Amino acid sequence: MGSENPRPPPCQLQVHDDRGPAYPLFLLFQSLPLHVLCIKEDLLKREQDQPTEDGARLTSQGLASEERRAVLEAIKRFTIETPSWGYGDSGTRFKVFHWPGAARNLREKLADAALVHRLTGVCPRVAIHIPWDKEDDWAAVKSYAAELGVRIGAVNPNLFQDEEYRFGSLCHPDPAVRQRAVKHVLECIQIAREVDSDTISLWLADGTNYPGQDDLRARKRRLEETLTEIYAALAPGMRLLIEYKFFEPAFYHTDLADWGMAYTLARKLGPQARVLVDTGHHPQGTNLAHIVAFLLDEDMLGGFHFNDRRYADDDLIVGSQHPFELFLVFNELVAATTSQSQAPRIDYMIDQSHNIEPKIEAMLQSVLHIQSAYARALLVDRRRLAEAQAAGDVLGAYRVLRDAFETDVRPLLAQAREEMGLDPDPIAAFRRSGYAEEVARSRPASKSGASGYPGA
Ligand code: PSV
Ligand code: MN
Repeated sequence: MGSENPRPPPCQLQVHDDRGPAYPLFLLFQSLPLHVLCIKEDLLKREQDQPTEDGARLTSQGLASEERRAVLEAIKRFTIETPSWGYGDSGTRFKVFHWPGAARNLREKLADAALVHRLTGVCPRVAIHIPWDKEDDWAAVKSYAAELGVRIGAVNPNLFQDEEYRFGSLCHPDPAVRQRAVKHVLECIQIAREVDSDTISLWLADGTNYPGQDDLRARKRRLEETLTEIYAALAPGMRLLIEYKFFEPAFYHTDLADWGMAYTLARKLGPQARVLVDTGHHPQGTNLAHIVAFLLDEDMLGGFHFNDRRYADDDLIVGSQHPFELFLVFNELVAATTSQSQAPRIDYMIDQSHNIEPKIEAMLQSVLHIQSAYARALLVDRRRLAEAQAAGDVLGAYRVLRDAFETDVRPLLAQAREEMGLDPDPIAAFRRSGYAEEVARSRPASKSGASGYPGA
């Protein structure tokens, strides 16, 4: 590639597709001009020129077809992993409402996820949670998923629902409990091998509720020890994504409370470990885009759990509460990956629990919101932004971002879907399909439940 075109490729955002692991997007665009992904808002057709407040002119003539093509191709190749647990009944500690037709087991969750993939064309992987999704025959699960047109993505160990975990799992004071937790993660690594997944996504509920309950530094050292044992068991090429969360279920302290702790441990473990940012796992007011930018620059960002929040870890539809924040996160992703010579692998996953809303439609809505945020980030005029930054033009720079954020990208996304042979409106297509009514008839409510939530 590089010999004919010595310039850095215009976009290094890594994407996944059905053909397997990370696929560098820049290979697609190596022959396009460097400014290709520095797309202005005038890429999208406008009826007439409009003056902006800072005197720049938006023009319908500005869209070179190759620029529009590059954005369309980027949108088509940007894939999102959906979580098995988002298709089953789940709820709060107050009540789990049953949704008619909600998936009751892994096969039904995979079927629903496969429908989301058929409708959007960009969700070929499904994350699983063990033991919620435990099966005896993983080879059969793998081929069933393949028949449906999807495959298993990240394997998530569950280190929070055993009686033994009252005082923690990997940090527990009792070495026997720590060993039990390690054994469970090793079992997940084995499952990942059997289903051809290369990702273990690890979140700990470990923490304490009262000052003095345990020795905080001792817990940290226990965690380092158990994680080292887990890391050593990873297959070559497998990744360990370390997810943090500032509170809940523990209320005084959480052993992996923030990105700095996850970063420190991932660094100590080695290159197969990376940080996973769940967008619902921060205190109010935290600047997510800043965290993402920092981790990207350190090449320590491994993936996302997307969802949205208003108060705590609310697990609401991605972008439903703070769409500008979601856009700013994607702006950092596009900016960083455009300027780096080596594309980082980042897994874009949804982690939602739908309490009162229909599961499949909520998942579709999240996928659409993620695509919108990504498309808008691709439209940021990075040249104008850099100029405004260099000139100390605070509001000019802000308006460059606002311009992209306020662009209506629906026509662009609809075109991308049509080119993929899909309905331009996946939610309308889902509503027309009769799938929801069919599963409501064919899947009677299960008493035992399909998710890890009590009463589900
Ligand atoms: C914890 O709140 C979390 O975000 C972790 O990713 C869990 O595995 C997931 O939610 C499922 O409840
Ligand atoms: Mn999560």
